[in-house]
Amino acid sequence: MKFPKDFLWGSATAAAQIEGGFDRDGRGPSIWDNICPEEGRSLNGSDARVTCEHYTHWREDVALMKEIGLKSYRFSISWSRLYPDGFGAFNGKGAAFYDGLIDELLAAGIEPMITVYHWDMPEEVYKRGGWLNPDCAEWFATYAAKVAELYSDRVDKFIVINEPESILEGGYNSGLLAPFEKLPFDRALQVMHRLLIAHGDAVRAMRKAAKRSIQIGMAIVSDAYIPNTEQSEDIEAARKLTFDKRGKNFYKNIGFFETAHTGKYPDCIEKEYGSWFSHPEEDMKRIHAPLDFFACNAYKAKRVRLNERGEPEKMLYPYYTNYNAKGWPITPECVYWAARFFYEKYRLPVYFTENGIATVDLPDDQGRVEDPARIVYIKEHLRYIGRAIEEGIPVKGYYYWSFLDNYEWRMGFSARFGLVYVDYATQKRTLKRSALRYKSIIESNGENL
Ligand code: GCO
Repeated sequence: MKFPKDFLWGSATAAAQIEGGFDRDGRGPSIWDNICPEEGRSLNGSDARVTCEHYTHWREDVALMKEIGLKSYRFSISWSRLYPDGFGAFNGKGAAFYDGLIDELLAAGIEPMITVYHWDMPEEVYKRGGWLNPDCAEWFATYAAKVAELYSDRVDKFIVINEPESILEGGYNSGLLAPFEKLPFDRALQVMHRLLIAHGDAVRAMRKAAKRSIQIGMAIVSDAYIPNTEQSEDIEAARKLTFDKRGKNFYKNIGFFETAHTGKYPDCIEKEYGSWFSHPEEDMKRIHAPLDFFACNAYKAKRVRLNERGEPEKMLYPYYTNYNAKGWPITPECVYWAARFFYEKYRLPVYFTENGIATVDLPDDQGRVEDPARIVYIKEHLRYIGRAIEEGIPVKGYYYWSFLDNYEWRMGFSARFGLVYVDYATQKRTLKRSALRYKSIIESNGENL
């Protein structure tokens, strides 16, 4: 398969999931620290205080990335390392950690991509109402501008918010992610609005503070549909379900990205929720922040066909035969259709900023980790990305989730997504077989897929 010469073969992580070092060098607590006393919030009472101790092992981790041959590495900054309370005093020591990391990456020939916010709100911000506090937008924009000011001399791709849908749904409605709020849906929608305002203010502040022109995207969870056949009716049915959102689904795919990018809530949302979405023009101006690329976290998708009544109909059993260790169906076509539909709609370069599989990985008596399912998963998804590229869709990069096995939020350490196996008791890292296979794919620039 032909991939462009400058294709970014990458891998991704997030601060709360790998860093540890929760009390080092002046870092303030985040909403993912100390959740263990609250029973049932995270498997086996696990939390984000130690995880993979990347804060100590970062040099070794970059060396492993170099060994795999990664061209790019996506990681997130911990807000409470830079601003222990989330606002107020700046902590230079926390910021210096990322200086070291970025320099080490560049020296290894690996391009850094920064996520400004991957769900780890400083506890002090949360105590003051979090996103629902109107001042939060200013605190967040100040922090985001600082990130741009400090690192834009060496980094040019930034994602301001990772999966705002998950923050809204998991953090504030179902209560499955920190801060574990179960607000009624219309109140949770206020989180969406405030989050979009904070995002818009942050994008503007970052462009202003940057030392050179930077590229900014938003990483959304792809909920693109797969047409059951490639006949035009099925493709149309999949496109329709991807973009024409109803009921509580409205925030998926378009709710956040499109509203930020165009400064207007999508029409299908207005139809459904009517007056709730008429907001003062001033808010919409702040929300409006055109983006430079479309970042897509794609793991799975549902199939759809056009039925005899001319309506899109979701396909159920037996259309999904393989599942990962989290119970998610394996559907490699999902990346092709996501790239195609989102590019058709937004005409922006696409980056797959997450795609990966959780498996049960056990080191054998020589300490090797054979993970054949991950190898197949990666190859198949990359083939579909290759197809999109061959059809002229500008997919610019692929970030396998995740570089290291890590803290999978409320599932604790029970889901291993990594290219690198982590023994959490000793912090020993081992490249899995899939990491070596990914290395050879990268070396051939995708030709040996
Ligand atoms: C997400 C997050 C990641 C997860 C990954 C696996 O997509 O939920 O961005 O932090 O760990 O997706 O579930």
